Amino acid sequence: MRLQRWRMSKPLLVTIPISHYGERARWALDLAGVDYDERHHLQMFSWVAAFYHGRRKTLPVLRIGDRVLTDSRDIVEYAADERGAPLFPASLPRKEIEALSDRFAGAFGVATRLVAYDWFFRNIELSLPFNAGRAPALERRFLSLMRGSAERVAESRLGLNPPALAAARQLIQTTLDDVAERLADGRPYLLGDQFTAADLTFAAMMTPAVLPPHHPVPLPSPNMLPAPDRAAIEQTRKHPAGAFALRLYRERPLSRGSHLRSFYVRSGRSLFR
Ligand SMILES: N[C@@H](CCC(=O)N[C@@H](CS)C(=O)NCC(=O)O)C(=O)O
Repeated sequence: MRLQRWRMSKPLLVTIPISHYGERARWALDLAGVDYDERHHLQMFSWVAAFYHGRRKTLPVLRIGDRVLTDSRDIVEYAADERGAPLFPASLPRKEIEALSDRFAGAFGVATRLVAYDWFFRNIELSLPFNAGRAPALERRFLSLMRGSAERVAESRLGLNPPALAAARQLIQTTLDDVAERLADGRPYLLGDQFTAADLTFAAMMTPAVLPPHHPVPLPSPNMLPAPDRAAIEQTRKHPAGAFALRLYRERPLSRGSHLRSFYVRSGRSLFR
């Protein structure tokens, strides 16, 4: 009976609230008009959730009945191929869209995340409330109390150190310049007149670098950050590729996910609230 109820339920997207890989998946589902539930878990608790739902260490994970998709790339494909999101227009070579998307979601996405975690930890009091999304109170309290240890774990897991940061900044600059060059002929999207998975993936991976006001999980506004970090975000926002990412966010459909607090929720009431 319980199994039956699970099978009939809506797709469930499990994310770290501020994760740009989670946002890539969320945006694809929103574009497809999928009616889904979303569950937020915070860093480290995400390992438990990822293992519980997907036998993996990372989120996002999408559960559709008995099926489990454990990478944002697979969720984009599901939204496009099975739910009708127009992300691979027939008039454009799919292989090219996929290659560009993989490039953005690969080293570039890792680089934008690394640079953001650098200011995130330097401004932890500001960051933590934004980081929380709709995650369970237990997780929020734990991360807040254990912020010092959490920072050390995250820094070692992410490889957050000065040489890695310098390399990440360099890769971001090169990629932004490449994107700007593509758009220089006045085309509205990366491959021409049509929005594709490559545009979606680029914009999602740019999230930590431009802090879009239209992001479904509220992010800090640049003017809340100390001057050097604020200047860096403002500069990226003004770059043609940064302005492009912000425009795509303005065109993004509203998020449709209904939020579930956690697996600790029973009959609509959390055990920890
Ligand atoms: N290739 C994966 C990458 C997902 C990923 O790196 N997720 C991060 C959140 S941004 C995560 O769960 N990290 C937890 C960890 O590695 O400790 C995808 O596209 O879904």
